[in-house]
Amino acid sequence: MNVKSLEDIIGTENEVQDDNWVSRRLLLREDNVGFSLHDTVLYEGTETYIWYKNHIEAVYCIEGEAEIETLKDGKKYQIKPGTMYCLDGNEKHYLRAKTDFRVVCVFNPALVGDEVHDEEGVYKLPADQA
Ligand code: 9YT
Repeated sequence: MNVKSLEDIIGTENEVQDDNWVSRRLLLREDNVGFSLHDTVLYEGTETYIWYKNHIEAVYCIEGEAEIETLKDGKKYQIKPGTMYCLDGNEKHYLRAKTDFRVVCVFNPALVGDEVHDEEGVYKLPADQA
C-alpha cells in the first residue's frame, strides 16, 4: 500500500515549479501504476501555453477558476471547482488562471518526475519511451 500526504512531497524533488505553477507529484512512473498523479496550483493571472503531444491528461479542479482555450477551434471552457476537463487528443491549448487554480491531474504515460514544459509547451518523453 502506497500512502502519501502533500506534506511528504512539499520541499522535495517531487515538488516541481516553473514561473506559472507548482506541481506536487504524488505518483510517478517509478510507482508502476500506469499513470502519474499531481496536485498542482497554477498562479493567478498566468497564461500557460500547453501541448501535451506525448501525454493524455485529465484535470479535476478543486479550487479557483480558469479558462481553457483550444487553439484549433478557438473554443473557450470555463473551469471551476467540481469540473473536470480532458482533451479529445493532444490539442494545443492555453490555460488562463483567473485566480490561483488548484487541480488534481492524472497523466498517461506517467511522468518520470522532473518534467516542465519546453518551448513548445511539451513534456518530453524519457529516452526509453521516445
Ligand atoms: C493543468 C496543467 O496541465 N498544468 C500544468 C502542470 C501540470 N498539470 C503538472 O505537471 O502537474
